[in-house]
Amino acid sequence: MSTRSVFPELEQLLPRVSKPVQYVGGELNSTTKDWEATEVRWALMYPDAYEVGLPNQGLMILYEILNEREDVLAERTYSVWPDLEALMREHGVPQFTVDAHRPVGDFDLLGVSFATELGYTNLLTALDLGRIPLRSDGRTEEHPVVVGGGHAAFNPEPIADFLDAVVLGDGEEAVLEITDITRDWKREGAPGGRDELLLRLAESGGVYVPRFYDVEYHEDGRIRRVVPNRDRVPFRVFKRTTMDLDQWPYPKQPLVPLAESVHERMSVEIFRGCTRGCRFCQAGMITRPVRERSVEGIGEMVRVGLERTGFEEVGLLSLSSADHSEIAEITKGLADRYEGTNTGLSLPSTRVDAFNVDLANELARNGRRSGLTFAPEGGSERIRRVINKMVSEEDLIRTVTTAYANGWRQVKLYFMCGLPTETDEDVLQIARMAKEVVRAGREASGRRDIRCTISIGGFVPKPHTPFQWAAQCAPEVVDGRLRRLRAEVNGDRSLGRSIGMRYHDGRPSHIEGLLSRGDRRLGPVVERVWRDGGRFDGWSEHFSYQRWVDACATELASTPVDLDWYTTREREEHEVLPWDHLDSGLEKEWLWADWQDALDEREQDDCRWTPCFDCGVCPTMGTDIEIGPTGRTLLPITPVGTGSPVRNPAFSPPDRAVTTPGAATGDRGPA
Ligand code: B12
Ligand code: SF4
Repeated sequence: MSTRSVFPELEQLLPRVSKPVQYVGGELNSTTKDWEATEVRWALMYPDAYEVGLPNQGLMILYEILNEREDVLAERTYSVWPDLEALMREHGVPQFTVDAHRPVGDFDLLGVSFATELGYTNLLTALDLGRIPLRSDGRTEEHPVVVGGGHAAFNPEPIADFLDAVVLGDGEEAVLEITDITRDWKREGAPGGRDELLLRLAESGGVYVPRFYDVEYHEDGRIRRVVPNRDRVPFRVFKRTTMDLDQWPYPKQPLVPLAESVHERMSVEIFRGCTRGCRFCQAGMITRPVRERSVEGIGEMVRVGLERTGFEEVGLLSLSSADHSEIAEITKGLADRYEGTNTGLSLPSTRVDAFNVDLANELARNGRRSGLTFAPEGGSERIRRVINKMVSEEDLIRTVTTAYANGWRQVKLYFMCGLPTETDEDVLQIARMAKEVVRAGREASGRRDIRCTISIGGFVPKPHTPFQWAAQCAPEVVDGRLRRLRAEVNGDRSLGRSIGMRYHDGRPSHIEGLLSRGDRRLGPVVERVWRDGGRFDGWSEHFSYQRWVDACATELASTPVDLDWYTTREREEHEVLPWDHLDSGLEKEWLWADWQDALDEREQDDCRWTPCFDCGVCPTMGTDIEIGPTGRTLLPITPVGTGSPVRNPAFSPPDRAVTTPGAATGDRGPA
């Protein structure tokens, strides 16, 4: 099947919408290929606006890996804003890719990356605009296979009706395997139709195909069991883990956004996984084990990326960047290399210790000192033991004192509200801590113009974490605690005026909680919300709590379950959870033991520096922790502009049939 660009029709609409540049494509390092010359075609979607979706590393990596193959074409698509959606409906323009403006419905596969559950309604908009039946069982060979991925895909059950397939975990190798299976099936003349293709994907063991599993329920609404309904389909589906990150130095040529975006810098992922064991953190749990990128690999990715993008800032990305075993070498090496240039370096700081301030100082050698960010997450020592965030108040005060003494003027502290076992007192301790920080800061700096901002998010219990059994705190309780906290902060005028407080009300978190631990009975709820106008639920100006409450009331009326059943209900040890057949490697017994330890306020060490505590991941997944120190140095040793850097063969220009519109000519128009 051939396809054509819808740009001529789209172009007519662009003068009538906000930020039209986000729809034109042709970014530096983007790719367009000849449709006919390729065998397998992927549309890759981030279900949010261009400004959030474009900088997404996950999708950028998959886009590049797929396009490096000559027989594969991959293009990107993002959610269109409601103003363009209305015009597209009026004028019959389908959901399109930004690269060559091809209709998304013409591709073989539509890969969608879910970082947050609040993107689910945007998936439905794209499917509907793309003229792809919303439900998987309504699709034929004419329609793309809709594949979900990203962290939220570790419990895809609430959107199981709308997805054909799901990948848990890292996508680098998975997308290539899916591509091969699809190519072979197409070459053979598509035997057995769509059903056979999905079966082949499911059989591979690393792709979850929801329709091949039946869910049975108890009368009280709990799940009795989830069983495959086909012989060739495995009982459990395993997550994917890319082990040697140096073999996958992507993105080698990061995309440069055309319009303003949330991340105006280049990011280099310095390691994946985290074993600190914060009990609320799904990302830390599902990405185990820790796999570090080598010092040389990082140095080379920074050099090549800067060369190919022209960015002036590099962020060293991971779940806790200061934990890289050779972070001192990395930061010093980069700071030396880029000293005297316009290149700024940043490290999203989360660890609360003075070492982190040293690193920040090192990185700030070249530029201005913005703010420093730390995440104690809980206000009292007690609650920090419950969540396994081993930070003492002493550590925090020592760290911020060092920061203020070193010239930093602004410190940001992240907290959560609504944590298991939390009391009002735990939350009020946040105010006391912030005041101590300001007091210590004024003393250390000798100035009064320093600031401390506290940013507070509502806690949402997540699948595959020790808190997966916990009752979520009701939004009214969270809101009440936050009101009392604000009063406590403002109670002391002299210190309070140096403290900024940022928080959201508890209602979006309540819906995120519904979707995070939900099951297939929520499919109709998601669809109802979408039909009632739900779009961009992650954006406060578009989110409607009432729409979700009403949809739950209508669509769950004939079931024994409701919104509170999914959210504020504590689960029992042996309850079958909707994601139990999806294997993140973590043993359920270990997660339960860790949950009990949380209730007993017992902490758990990090297995990077202590013996393995048998969470189950490494033996189940056949993986291992990969960390240094290796004692190597960052290459090239020569500062920028003084010599030829050592090249890593992994970065040699790819052999591909690719054009990069706009790169050389400055032409930003569509391909
Ligand atoms: C940078 C970042 C941001 C940036 C940029 C977001 C962006 N556009 O990418 C900003 C600041 C905007 C942001 C915002 C948010 N973020 Co954020 N963010 C991150 C961070 C630090 C890095 C993400 C990243 O690039 N990872 C590296 C890439 C390579 O990994 P990846 O995206 O998971 O992709 C891999 C796989 O998942 C898979 N994959 C991904 N998609 C697909 C699709 C298919 C089809 C397949 C097959 C595979 C696949 O393949 C990829 C390669 O292996 C992570 C923490 C972390 N280190 O992961 C948090 C993180 C992803 N964010 C998180 C959250 C909660 C948010 C917000 C919801 C916060 C908020 N309340 O507003 C918003 C959501 C934004 C949105 N609407 O989408 C959480 C997600 C929670 C979870 N479920 O685990 C994380 C894990 C942080 C945390 N510890 O809690 N974020
Ligand atoms: S199996 Fe052991 S070494 Fe591997 S992540 Fe779990 S605790 Fe750490």
